[in-house]
Order: sequence, then C-alpha cells, then structure tokens
Amino acid sequence: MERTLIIVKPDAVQRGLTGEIIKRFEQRGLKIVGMKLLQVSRELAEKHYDVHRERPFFTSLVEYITSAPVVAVALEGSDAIVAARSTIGATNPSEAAAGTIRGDYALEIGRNLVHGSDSVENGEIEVANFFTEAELCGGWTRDVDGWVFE
Ligand code: IDP
Ligand code: MG
Repeated sequence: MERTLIIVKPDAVQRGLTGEIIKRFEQRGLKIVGMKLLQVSRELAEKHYDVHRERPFFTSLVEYITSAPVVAVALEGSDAIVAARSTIGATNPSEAAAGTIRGDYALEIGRNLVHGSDSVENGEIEVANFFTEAELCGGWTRDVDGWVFE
C-alpha cells in the first residue's frame, strides 16, 4: 500500500470546499489514515516546498500555504500517489480536465486548492513531515477494504 499526503489548501478551506475535496478521495476508495486542521508554519512550508526554493513563485507559494488553515490528510491505497493526482488534476487548473478537483473548482495555478504527493518516496516523507506516528491510525481495518482492494 502506498501513502500520499493531501493538503486541502487555504483557498479550499476558505471557500468551504474541504468536505467536497475529501469526499472525492474517500469515494475513490482511498483510506484515511490521518487528518487534521492546522496552520502551516513558515518553517514547515519551506521544508514541504523545498524543491521549489529557487523558483520565482517560491515566496508567493509559501505566503499562500501559510495564509490560513489547511486540512492535511494522509491517505493509503494501492497506487495512492497516481490515483490521488489524477483525482486532483493538472497543476494549472486552466489545463485540468473537467471532473478533476482543479478542473471543476479552480482557475489559476496559484490558487489550485489541493496538494498531492508526487512519488512513493515523497509520500512517505511528506506524511512524516505533517504527522507524528501517534497522530496516524496506520493499522486500522476498514470493513469494506475487501471490496476496494483485490
Ligand atoms: P503540484 O501541486 O501539481 O504537484 P508543483 O509543480 O509541485 O505542482 O508546484 C507546487 C505548487 O506550486 C503548485 O500546486 C502551485 O500551488 C504552485 N505553483 C507551481 N507552479 C507555479 C507557477 O508557475 N506560478 C505560481 N504558482 C505555482
Ligand atoms: Mg508537486
């Protein structure tokens, strides 16, 4: 099973889209193993987006992600990384397919509502950056698992 970190970003929380966004991952079959509302610190934001440190949008990206509370969600599932990113849609919402979260609810790249980890390795790292082991319910058995995972 893979793990991915989803962040319902400040714009999504402010717009009242938290439930709608989490619903889409849940109905896809991905299993919630951690979830919390938090205000991201500058330190955590810079660590999370470290790969983009040299990009021209880095400062505005850190301001954006720290500007209001977010909901961090750790999801587990077979192919969780690719599945979650296909549900999220293309980084630039103007290019995101209809039916994806960004394609249905967003217009601009700097207000694209949701984050999803981009690799199995980063999924593990990002979940550990946002959650302590005690905050995760890693081993819980979901009664429908046999009807979602073969
Ligand atoms: P992703 O969120 O689809 O994985 P990344 O390329 O990893 O996209 O970029 C991280 C985040 O940085 C994006 O979700 C978006 O919020 C922001 N971002 C990326 N490219 C730009 C840009 O060209 N202008 C402004 N913000 C950007
Ligand atoms: Mg990314």
